[in-house]
Amino acid sequence: MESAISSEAARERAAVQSYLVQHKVNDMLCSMLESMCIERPANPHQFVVDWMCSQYPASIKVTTDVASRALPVETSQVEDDELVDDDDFETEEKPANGAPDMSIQMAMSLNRNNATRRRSAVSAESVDPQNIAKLYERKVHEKAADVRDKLKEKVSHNFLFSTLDADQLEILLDAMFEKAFKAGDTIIKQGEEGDNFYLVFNGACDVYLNKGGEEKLVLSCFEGDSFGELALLYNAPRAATVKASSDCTLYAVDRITFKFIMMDTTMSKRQTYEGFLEKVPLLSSLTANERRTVADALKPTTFSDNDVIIHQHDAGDTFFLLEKGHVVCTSMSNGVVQELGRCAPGDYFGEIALLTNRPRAATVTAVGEVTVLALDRRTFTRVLGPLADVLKRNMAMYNAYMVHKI
Ligand code: 1OR
Ligand code: 1OR
Repeated sequence: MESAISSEAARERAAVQSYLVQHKVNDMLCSMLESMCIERPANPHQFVVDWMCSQYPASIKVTTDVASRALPVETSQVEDDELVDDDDFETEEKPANGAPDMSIQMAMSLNRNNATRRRSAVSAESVDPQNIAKLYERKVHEKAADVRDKLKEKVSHNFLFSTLDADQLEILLDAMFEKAFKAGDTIIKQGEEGDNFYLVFNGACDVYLNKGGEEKLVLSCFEGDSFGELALLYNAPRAATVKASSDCTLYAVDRITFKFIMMDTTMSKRQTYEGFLEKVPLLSSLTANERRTVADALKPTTFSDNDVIIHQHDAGDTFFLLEKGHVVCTSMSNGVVQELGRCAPGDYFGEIALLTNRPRAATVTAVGEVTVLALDRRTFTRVLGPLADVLKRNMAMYNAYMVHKI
């Protein structure tokens, strides 16, 4: 009798285990707790509902309406930055359950300036150092020395990894594993859960955004470029679909290793720059998550009094946000130097050459000690590309004839 009960209990335990594994329940709960620990929401019940709706929009039966009627969020608990105009959602595609799709929100928010906003579908960034460190195990995928050298070169030019130290770089290179795709293959599907981060070793890939059921090409990635970081860094569904546009070889990094490597860099960069970026007028139309993406990509550089940061007529590949100090913009015409204006912290410069592919229109010189946060051309296009219209509009203020030339 006793053994019949215990074998029944064992079967039940096994069934529960199998259910937990099959539905990845442990992963889901860990991820949710991780997000909650970071955000520490005033209303944890509402947080759970929001989190579930944002992470599993396709499989959740409760609508956000029902959820919000049951557990209203107090306006005072919601940061302005996380609020989205309800009307915006009406005009965009929604999954059947009414939960806004994260990628659609991301795309919408890029063209929004004055909208009031509701809590973002991405409830938190995903990097919780303690959790990730516990889950992390070092992975080594052997590779030929010449492949490793090439990977090292590509990684060191990649904006995400610009501040890795030697140890972190070794961990990353060890963990990278090859994945080959044929032209037309889907590598990442929008809305799905993120597994790997990818670096293009050779070949090319296209990034598509699904809006209103239509797939729109938003970016092409070539050798040395990378993709697939957003879902991993922000615990969000994949924000876009990525397909191989030619036969290609990618090097992938699993989610836990990627987060383990990035957590120091991203956490400290975000802490350092989040407050500053919130006050940069240019970035005011971005959501908090989009600003975090900008923060991840910034390269701080310091200059001393009178150092020339930009030389007029040079080719330009860098955009600058001025973090500390002042700079003066001058132009030389017929041998005469003319002061055009000065920039203070929060201002930006160096955008004209990037937007127009023309030589630098002015010389920019440090006045006293200066810290700038630089974005190279590719990163600028990647993280600020959607702001191109705002930047071009602002250029109109420089002078009328320049606008006609754009
Ligand atoms: P992921 O993990 O979400 C899809 O998986 C990847 O596509 C994403 O990470 C990025 O690495 C990459 N919007 C969303 N994802 C993009 C975009 C993008 N560009 C590249 N990815 N854009 C915004 C469009 C409104 C394009 C910006 C130029
Ligand atoms: P860039 O990439 O050409 C020089 O590099 C930067 O100086 C330029 O981007 C702007 O960010 C910045 N005309 C052109 N560039 C200016 C001007 C300017 N002011 C600042 N920059 N002005 C018009 C002169 C006819 C001054 C407008 C107030």
